Amino acid sequence: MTTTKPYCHYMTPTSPFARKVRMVVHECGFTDQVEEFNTRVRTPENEVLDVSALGKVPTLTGPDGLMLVDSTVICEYLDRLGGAPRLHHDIGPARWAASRLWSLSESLLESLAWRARELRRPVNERSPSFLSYETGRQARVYDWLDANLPFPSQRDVSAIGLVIAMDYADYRFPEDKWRTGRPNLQAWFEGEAARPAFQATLLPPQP
Ligand SMILES: N[C@@H](CCC(=O)N[C@@H](CS)C(=O)NCC(=O)O)C(=O)O
Repeated sequence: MTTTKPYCHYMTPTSPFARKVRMVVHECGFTDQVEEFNTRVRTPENEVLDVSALGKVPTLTGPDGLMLVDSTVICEYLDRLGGAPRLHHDIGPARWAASRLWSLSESLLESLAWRARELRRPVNERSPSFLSYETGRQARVYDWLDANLPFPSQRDVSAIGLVIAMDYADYRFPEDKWRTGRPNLQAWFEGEAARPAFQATLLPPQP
């Protein structure tokens, strides 16, 4: 992959994990530094395999042979590119609060992705108990968030992770109606979803 920009972000437009990286790039004002490259995944033609044995998105390449995988690592790397980070705290209570929210939304995203993947299997190969357990986990997390979200919302990377996870829930499972009975989570989401970085990285319409 040749690019005129110093960094290359291997991504897919529907990946919520890659979207975290895209939002950080926008929030930090680095769109002139990071080229977005739409790759294939889970096929032998996967272009990420040219740079990473893992073959997953997001993957970031850059100067001096830099190659990073995983949204958590890539987001912090990019946030520290300009010197003082804007979206990561120093070690202390605010950092751990942000880490808790970030990890929670990461696991929520994984649960949503597993559920979506299970539903792509033929009907007779799906596990109803698996689907029901993940759906229940997601509802528990929404309830916890509605009761515990910080107001006003923290301006750090954890807000990016969570707003993306909630939007992904809408994208894959609108029938869950996560807003119903959760006014705090809904209000929090609307504030975050209005930010330009969110609007600049919207997921494509469903095929
Ligand atoms: N924990 C990883 C998850 C990345 C991930 O699961 N990416 C998916 C796309 S949403 C992927 O690349 N799947 C292709 C594959 O499994 O080979 C992160 O935060 O970056």
